[in-house]
Amino acid sequence: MRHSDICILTPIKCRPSMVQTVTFPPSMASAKVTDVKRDVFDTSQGELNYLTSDQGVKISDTDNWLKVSDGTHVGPHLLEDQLGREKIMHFDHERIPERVVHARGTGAYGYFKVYDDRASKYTYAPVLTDPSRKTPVFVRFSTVQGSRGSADTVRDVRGFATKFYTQEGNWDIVGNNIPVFFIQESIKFPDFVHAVKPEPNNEVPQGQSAHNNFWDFVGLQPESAHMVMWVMSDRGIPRSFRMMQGFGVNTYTLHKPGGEQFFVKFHWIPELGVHSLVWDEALKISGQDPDFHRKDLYEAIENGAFPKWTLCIQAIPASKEHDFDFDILDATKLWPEELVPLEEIGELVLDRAPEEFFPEVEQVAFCTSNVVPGIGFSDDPLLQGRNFSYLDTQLSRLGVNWQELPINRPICPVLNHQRDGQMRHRITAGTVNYWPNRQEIFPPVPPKQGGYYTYPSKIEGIKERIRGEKFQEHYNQPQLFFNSLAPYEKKHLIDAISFELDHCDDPVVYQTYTKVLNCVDFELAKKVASNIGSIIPDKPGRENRGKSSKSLSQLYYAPKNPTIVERRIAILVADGFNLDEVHAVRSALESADARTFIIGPRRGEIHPSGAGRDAQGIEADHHFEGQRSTLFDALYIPSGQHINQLAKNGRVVQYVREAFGHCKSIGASGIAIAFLRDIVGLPGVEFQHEDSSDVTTSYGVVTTGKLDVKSASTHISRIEHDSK
Ligand code: HDE
Repeated sequence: MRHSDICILTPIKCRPSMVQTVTFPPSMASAKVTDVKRDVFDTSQGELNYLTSDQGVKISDTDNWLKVSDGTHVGPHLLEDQLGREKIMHFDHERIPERVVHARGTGAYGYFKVYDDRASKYTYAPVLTDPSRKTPVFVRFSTVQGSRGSADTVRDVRGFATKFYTQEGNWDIVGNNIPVFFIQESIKFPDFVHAVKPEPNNEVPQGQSAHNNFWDFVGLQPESAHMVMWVMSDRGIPRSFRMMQGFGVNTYTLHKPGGEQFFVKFHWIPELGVHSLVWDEALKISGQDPDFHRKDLYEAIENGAFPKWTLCIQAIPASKEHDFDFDILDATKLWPEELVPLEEIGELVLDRAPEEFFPEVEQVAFCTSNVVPGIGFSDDPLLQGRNFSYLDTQLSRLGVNWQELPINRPICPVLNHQRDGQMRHRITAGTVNYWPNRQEIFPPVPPKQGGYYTYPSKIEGIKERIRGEKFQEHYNQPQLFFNSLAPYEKKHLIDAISFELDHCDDPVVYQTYTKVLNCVDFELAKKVASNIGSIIPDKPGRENRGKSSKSLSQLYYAPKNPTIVERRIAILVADGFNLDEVHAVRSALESADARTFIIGPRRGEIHPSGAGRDAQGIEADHHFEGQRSTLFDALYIPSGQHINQLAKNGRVVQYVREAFGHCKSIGASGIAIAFLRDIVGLPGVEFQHEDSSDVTTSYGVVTTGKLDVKSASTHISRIEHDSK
């Protein structure tokens, strides 16, 4: 419900009745493997409703340590108290190392289903080709830079990691909400992460890249220019996880035995369209509600507005690998859709929140090396390194038996000769734990019977530390991206880079980065340089070739069927508001499945106009200080004598001005129009006359003199339509 081009109306029409929940009981279906507790996700605890120790002994007192007392004097603790020691010892060891990157995250369960078998021309993986399958998934969204306790709405890349529990084993797409990456080579990753993370001397800053070391690194590393443009664009501050695209980023392969191999990129397109916060709003939400994104995800799921994405692939036959002016294995480049169109394959739906954060979201472990038959790797040098790194990190984070944790277990049988190690849970009966063995226990499976098939490829060459020739070009695609943005998107990007470089106090850093920007676009470099006090370039560092690609702007993903489902709308009231209008607007909004919140001078009952103190009023969900305008998508102010009070309240005036500045839709009727016009003073806005029942929309401000049930719903559907 924002005006202008930053529409945040969303197209979801996904009611609970349309979506079945997939039950998800990873079990170890094998006669030879004994799993101590099969239904690992059974959290009902049976009929138990009492406290026990970890050994199952019922506890009579969990509040007092065992002590010696003579009735008047209470002596010191006894070491003997096995229950006290167990409780404290467990607590002492509650923390595990947080992820070295992507530490802050949120996850949810759901399912994936392909539309039909159209991908069978590329692969024989049933998860991508069998429409009768409903594959359970777990998705974890994350930020990259900040630690576990950092805020959700910081400017950063968002992780979008999906684990598919297929019948052939687990397949992970460990992706981001941006299609390219900062570096081409995995060996640079520790340098990149050290540069972006808080600086080593003082551990500053948290949850942002606005500091010398990050900009120093990317200034000396022009291959990062493309990704920097994306992160500084509105993509770096999504409105919701539900409104982000996802990208596998790396180039994978699909194949069928005997068929041609295809290079592929995976894309997730959100049904709701791609929407962002504005920067001022993101900054404020970081303080006002640091859990904004995780709450948004869980509330939407709880309300049955299940987030949905379409899985698309781009495929290039292996024979055409070298037909492009960029290297298709270079993760700092995307494949423009004009050259390689997207094919819609299937649908991902998230319909269940985790029940306990730690064993589900914190312990989930993704690995790019988790693939199933029919899906393979490419020689993308970033992917090659990732395949090593993720397994390695899970070993140090969760231990060698990380794959036995409930959230990481495949739903198909796991049978092999791996054994022992810390925290081994599985008990495998039998006398042999090696292959070959005389009993032929757990033999390998030939590809024809489902064994993993590695597509044969010829490799020859000279062993050396080298990158491909086309990897040397770094500026075409950042320029393509910049040229493809709408004017307001370009402005946001310039403002964001100016903000970040303003936080760098070393002139070497911001002057070097000005030169990088000048190789992307002359005007961009001049504007940023002038904002941050850098040396303003007098000629372009490189010609702008004027190429653009329509799918790079967020506008391209405007929802097909706009809707206000799950949008948060604040209705501002004080004593003396017009009750009929509030009922009318509320019921119109709620019948469109939006969420309304009454915001008043206090939490509790607010009395309508013309009513005595005892008359039935309306309960305010929050007071003006409790929930600021930043936490809502739109505001409505009804008419009534309450306007006198609202007009005297600086917080309310600021509330409305701020919402307008953040491009949100604002509705008002009757005397509230005068409040907007004369007190709040929204610049440039045209208002409807207070006596007219016509509706005027100007800069997203919707006003009408008289509002009733009928006009309220016409009004809402008009806003939905206009916001396309
Ligand atoms: Fe990661 N990355 N990464 N990364 N990454 C990790 O693995 C790494 C890269 C991404 O929700 C770590 O389990 C290397 C690209 C996501 O649990 C670690 C390189 C992309 C997540 C690691 C990259 C990603 C991670 C830290 C360069 C987008 C969170 C904890 C070669 C396609 C997954 C962990 C979750 C996490 C290494 C580059 C996405 C250290 C070495 C490119 C979404 O293993």
